[in-house]
Amino acid sequence: MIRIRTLEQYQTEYQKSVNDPEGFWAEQAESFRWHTKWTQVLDWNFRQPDIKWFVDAKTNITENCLDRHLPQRANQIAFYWEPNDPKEKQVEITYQQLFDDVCRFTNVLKKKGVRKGDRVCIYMPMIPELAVALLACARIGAIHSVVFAGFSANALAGRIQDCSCCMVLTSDGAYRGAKDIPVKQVVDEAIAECPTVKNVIVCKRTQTPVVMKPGRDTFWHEELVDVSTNSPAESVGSEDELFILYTSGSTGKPKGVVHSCGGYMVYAQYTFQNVFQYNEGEVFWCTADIGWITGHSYIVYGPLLAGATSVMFEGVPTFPDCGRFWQIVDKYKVNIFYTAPTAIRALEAAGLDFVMPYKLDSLRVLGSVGEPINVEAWEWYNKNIGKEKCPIVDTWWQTETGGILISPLAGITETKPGFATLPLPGVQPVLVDEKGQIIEGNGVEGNLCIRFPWPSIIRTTYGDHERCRQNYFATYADLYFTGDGCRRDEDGYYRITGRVDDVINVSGHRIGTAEVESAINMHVDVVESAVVGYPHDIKGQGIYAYIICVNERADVEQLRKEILAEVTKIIGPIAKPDKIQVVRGLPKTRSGKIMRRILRKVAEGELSNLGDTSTLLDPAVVDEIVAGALK
Ligand code: 7RM
Repeated sequence: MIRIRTLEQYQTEYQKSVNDPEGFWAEQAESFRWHTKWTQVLDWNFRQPDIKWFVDAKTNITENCLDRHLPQRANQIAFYWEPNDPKEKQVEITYQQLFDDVCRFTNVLKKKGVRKGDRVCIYMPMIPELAVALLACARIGAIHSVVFAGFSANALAGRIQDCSCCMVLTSDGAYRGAKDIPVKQVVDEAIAECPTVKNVIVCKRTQTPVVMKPGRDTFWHEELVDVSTNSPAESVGSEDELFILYTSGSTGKPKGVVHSCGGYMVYAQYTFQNVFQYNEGEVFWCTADIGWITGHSYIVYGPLLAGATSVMFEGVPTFPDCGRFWQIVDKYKVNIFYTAPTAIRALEAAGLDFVMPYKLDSLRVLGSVGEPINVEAWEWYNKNIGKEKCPIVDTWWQTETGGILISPLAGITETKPGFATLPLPGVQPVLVDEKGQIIEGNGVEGNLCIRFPWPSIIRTTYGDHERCRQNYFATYADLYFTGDGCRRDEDGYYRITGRVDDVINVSGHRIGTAEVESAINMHVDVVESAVVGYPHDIKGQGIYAYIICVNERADVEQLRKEILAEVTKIIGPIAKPDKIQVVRGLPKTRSGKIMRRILRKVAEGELSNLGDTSTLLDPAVVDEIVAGALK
């Protein structure tokens, strides 16, 4: 696999990847262990879509993450695990130990009857067993579906049902900052409605008492008694499914994004090595949760494929205080640090007193992901964390892309605050106007599409291929549509401006406005609601909800509390609206469509210049909304 080292080399590699994509990716794929080689590198069309990489090849991603490294790295640390509470002891896991743990757990899964192709739901906090769980599934060819442990029982149930999981892997509880979360209880509530779940394996973390259902629930440590570490990796097809990860879209329920084994594997390692320019012996830390795609690709698969050493952190950036990230960087001498703009802004707001006590001189590269990074946060990160000597890689990508698509290569690509800069080799971005015409040249803006497949592109949405086609491949013929707006400046650099659909990005979490609306509408007093995003200093975007009630309620504060509880119950605390305005009507066109443009403007605090409202059924509702707008 090529490791790019200069800008000229980047340009040569980029050209190669466009002129001969198959030759280019075959070369990157050479260094992996394949049980059977491919008969064709790529077979694709974006119409159905039908995309296959490394056709007919067989491999196992865990053999490439683990077995392959043992001769040189058995005693090298794979993960430094840092607990939520800094007073608790850290755990160091070598490649050999991780291999043994994964093999043993693989045998537990087999004993429980899990087979290749079965779906296993993983609902766990950030503990080492979580990484083991993903890898053990992958080793037997079972498909993991990780659900972020902050989602509610209702949201978890929906995800388990959608892909008919046969098993749930979970923990008794979770520590998150000062909180103690009853994880197993959430699982119990969820699977009351999930008849496909035959087994639940519970890892003890908090020692919180749990109810164990006989015949269904067992403890992780008890399952491991007398289990062998002998577990050859299953041979799985390159296009066999590796995992499902649910993500929000502009309509309906979250969709199960499906990634397959071969292409995802090649791309995860390629991007990890090239974007972060990881060097032998360095310590990498991605602060994401494994419940999101960033954790899948850049805590678990990318770093392990590359034989890297990384930090896995259980807690939150603000516990026990806002210096925690910097304390951890200092403690493990982290060289490459990858986090989200929302965390940067929150820690910036906390003040430099939390940064000063720690030595950050091990840092060599800084990364950003999840949402547009504003210039101010970029400058603060650069100056106070990177001490103006660490390149910042602003990495743009999505759950659906599997890996980073547009990003500087650390220390190679000249950076510019707010810009994800240039596409990685193999990635062909185009900007498209309203009519679907490709906009050529520089100094232009449009909807961001990709015109050629890269190895870790989404293959389908679980159980509903048509939805995948509709969502990503039908808006513009023969293009993958990202849902993001984007500017290409005079230098050909890309700047992602944010979503152009009804998806909002709150603290780097993707939330569909439709999902929040349907949760709000579950409240008995609500007839209708409309949710929009608005600029928020820390979260990037906040959630603003307009609601219409059946009966006017005098106790608006109480009503708001009930709605927050409803949203927490249906989705989870991350989807709670920041502002709830009770209105008597919503601005609708004669055809009944809500004019969100107006609602967004009001939420932004723009109370005049609302544009053309003449097509509204009842323009008077706008005046009322403006009069009641929340600050
Ligand atoms: C990795 C991840 C995807 C959406 C995407 C964008 C936004 C992500 C950046 C960004 C500007 C970035 N997956 N986004 N990275 N916007 N600059 N560097 O976040 O599926 O959860 O979200 O996030 O809108 O479409 S995700």
